Amino acid sequence: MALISPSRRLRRTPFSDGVEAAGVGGYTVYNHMLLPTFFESPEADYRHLKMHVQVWDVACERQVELRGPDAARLMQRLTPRDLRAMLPGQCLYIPIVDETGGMLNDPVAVKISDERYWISIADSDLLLWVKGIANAHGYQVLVDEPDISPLAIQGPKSDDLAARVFGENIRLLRFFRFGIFSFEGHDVIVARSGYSKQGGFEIYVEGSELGMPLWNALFAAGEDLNVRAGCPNASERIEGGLLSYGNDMTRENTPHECGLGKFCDTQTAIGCIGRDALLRVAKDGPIQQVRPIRIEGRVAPCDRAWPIMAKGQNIGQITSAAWSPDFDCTVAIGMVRMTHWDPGTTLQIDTPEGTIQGVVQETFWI
Ligand code: THG
Repeated sequence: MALISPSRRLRRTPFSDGVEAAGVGGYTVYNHMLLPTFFESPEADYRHLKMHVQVWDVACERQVELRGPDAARLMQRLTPRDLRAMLPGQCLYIPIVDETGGMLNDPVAVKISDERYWISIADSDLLLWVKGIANAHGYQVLVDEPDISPLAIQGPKSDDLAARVFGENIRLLRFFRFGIFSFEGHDVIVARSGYSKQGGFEIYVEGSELGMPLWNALFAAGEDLNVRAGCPNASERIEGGLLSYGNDMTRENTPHECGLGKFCDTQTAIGCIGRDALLRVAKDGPIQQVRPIRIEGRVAPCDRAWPIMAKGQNIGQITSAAWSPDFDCTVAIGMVRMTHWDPGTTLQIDTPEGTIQGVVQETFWI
């Protein structure tokens, strides 16, 4: 593919100067913003992520901020997950669906206070939907995209690196909780979360000016930990079953099809958009669902859905695939009809380079 031409619409991030100096090898576009895809090589990055610690420019995980007396009411309208017990300092993975139960986004919700939430979005223009709902109901809430850019620390040495920059107390932070820590006299929100299964943190950097000072401080502090610039790694996230909105799910899918039924409390999430539709699908159960699929050998990059065929019939599609060095196979995610979703089922997959076979797995790889 030819290079993507830069323009104002394709937003840089507060960390882009650091990413370029670190020798970024490729980019994708996410929420109209640059997101690195690899540095040294996808495989070298993968090995390094699993052994050391990386700093990721995930500024493209934009925040939709809800501020005002109706913030909580609006949040509960937006998601079928029951938010009544959510406390300030907590993060929650929440499906967001339309009136038909179709997935609009799968963000992380961050509760700052009773009247202030961030929705840390995946790749869809959720701000427009949230503004529309807020205005249609006349809610007393301001909905905006503030200048807040997440910077992730990921990998097994994340605690050591974070402790050097934010202090030893950061080790006590629990999964999907955040705390306020100090960096060069600024209060910053740091959560134990991130788009990998290797552990780590996400720093919600408020104010672009703070971006490069923090980036540089993390690299200076982590020299002997072999810290490197990194980014979400396709192989690692597929192994771990982390879904990618726009790839593994779209508005065509319900949360139940995506395996996100466990994050829906549709009975008690009273007033949420899509409730009636989800009550129906929860009762009958989905007829297709996300599955881990193992493919022997290497395949071309999955740049479109690959049809899964059986006896001339389309029974699903592969939505993500990447070579896994640790499992010595291609790991893939597919949406598979119930007739073919049982573990051990062999699938025929139509790729642009010919038909290949895959086998439905019992679980993701980690
Ligand atoms: N962090 C933040 N914002 C994000 C992402 C993130 N926005 C975009 C994208 N990632 C949203 N999608 C996901 C998908 C999975 C997870 C987080 C965001 C995730 N899942 C864990 C899992 O499946 O193991 C934990 C889920 C749970 O148990 O609550 O972390 O990464 N800020």
